[in-house]
Amino acid sequence: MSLTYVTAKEAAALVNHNDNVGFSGFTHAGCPKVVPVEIAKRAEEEHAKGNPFKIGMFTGASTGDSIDGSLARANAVKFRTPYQTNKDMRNAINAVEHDPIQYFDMHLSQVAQEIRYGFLGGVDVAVVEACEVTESGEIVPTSGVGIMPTICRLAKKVIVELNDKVPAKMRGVHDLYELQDPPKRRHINIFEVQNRIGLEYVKVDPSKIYVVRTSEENEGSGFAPVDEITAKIGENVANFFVSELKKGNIPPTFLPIQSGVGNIANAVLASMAQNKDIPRFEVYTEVIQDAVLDMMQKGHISFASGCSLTLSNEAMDRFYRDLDFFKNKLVLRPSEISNNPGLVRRLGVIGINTALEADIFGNVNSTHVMGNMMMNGIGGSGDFTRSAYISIFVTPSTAKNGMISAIVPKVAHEDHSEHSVKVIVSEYGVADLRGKGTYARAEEIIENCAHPDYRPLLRDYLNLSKKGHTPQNLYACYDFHKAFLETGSMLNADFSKYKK
Ligand code: 0RQ
Repeated sequence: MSLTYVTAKEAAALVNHNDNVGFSGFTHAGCPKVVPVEIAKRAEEEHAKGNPFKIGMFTGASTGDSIDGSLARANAVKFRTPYQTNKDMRNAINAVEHDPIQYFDMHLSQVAQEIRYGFLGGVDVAVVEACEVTESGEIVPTSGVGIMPTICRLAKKVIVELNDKVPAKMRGVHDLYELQDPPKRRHINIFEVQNRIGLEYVKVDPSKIYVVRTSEENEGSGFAPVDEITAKIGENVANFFVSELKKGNIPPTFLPIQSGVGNIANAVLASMAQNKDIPRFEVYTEVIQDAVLDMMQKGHISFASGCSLTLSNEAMDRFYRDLDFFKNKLVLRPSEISNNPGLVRRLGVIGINTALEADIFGNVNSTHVMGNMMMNGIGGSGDFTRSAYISIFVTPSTAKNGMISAIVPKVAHEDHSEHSVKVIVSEYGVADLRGKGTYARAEEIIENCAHPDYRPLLRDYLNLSKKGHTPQNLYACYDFHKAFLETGSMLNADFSKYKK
């Protein structure tokens, strides 16, 4: 049977009010770009007629502006999970006084299985990007996978954006495999980063496929150049690795690295490339950013497994040009495999993620500014942190021109607890929390990671109540945050009033 070809507008008409829609991709990579914009237009048209129109959204991680931006601006979203980074989506999620989006911030590895378990409602429509689709129903993803195998299998209708800007030669880059669900789950046959266990494509019944031809560029913006602070954080991480290698805590062949998304993560990898004492290593991660590509070409990274190629447009072009070179050195997997905590522990992955703030005992907040405003979400940080061989959090010591300390007495929201966080790194140094009790952890974090301007205040807090296993003072623990909210600077915190 032949496939059904439709326009983007016709495809959007297949989506109804209250439908749950799953989107392919992970970050902007591999996301559909045309149909979501048409769904947003449809929502606006229905709203103008006085009709309700909102959808539930499942994604792999954050998406491009065509999905999150368009749908948020059209007030077309009923609920959304997981991670997002779009300004308009973030504002809509935080705008409780209006009609807020139900946003639930899940560990990325769990999204596909929770959809399968039925916890989140069914999938009515999948909208996915592909570089190839065959008459028999084989769909080959583009630069990001996310939850694509699950949503394609479960959806009643699968809308495929066939993007001719992505070479069909991408076929072979992916390894697509869906986990079985309990009580029948079996072991996952990945014992080395480069092992393959699945198919090059997702296969669905062709009668439910609607193909929209597109010609869309990658939505990737560039990375900020490495600045003094991110370079120093990167250097501190690299030096920490060298000392761990010398102590024999990391095997001489090194271990696979996961590094989160964004400028700091990119800078950390760049610093590892510059350090001659770090051997060639592998990457088992979620997002493969520009630095990984550079390091593969220069021979610093031997193999990369990820869920997406989150590349700038320049790096994406370079990838397509050298596809034959990269094909043997790289694999893209669904998020339930790229972020699988069991595999992270099995492979001994070293996880590097970013904190908004950490407290002096090692609890980390990666998501909520001042405890209430959602920034992005935890993304895959929890998938990796809890199971990592060594879990590292990186952060500049201050934010907002020094008015906010990233090291605080108590985090205003907790994503990663002291039980999972092993190492914290700022531009000032490395706090190694392994094997240390609460007082020693606090000293390590204050003296090695806090900005020198904040160290006396943090010492004052620590000295307030030397009581019990954790010297927490519930009357004073949020005085850094209160000082910022009331005066615009955490430097105005004053613990003298609590001293008897
Ligand atoms: O805001 O740009 O308005 O000045 O937060 O901070 O330093 O540019 O760093 O872009 O890497 O973002 C944690 C949000 C950091 C991100 C977070 C303000 C700061 C700035 C951004 P401005 P930076 P980044 C990967 C795995 C989730 C956890 C993770 C993130 C803006 O890395 O979402 O790693 N991580 N997941 O000024 C108020 C503070 C602040 C603060 C920074 N304490 N209070 N504002 N900022 N610290 C994701 C995936 O799985 C795909």
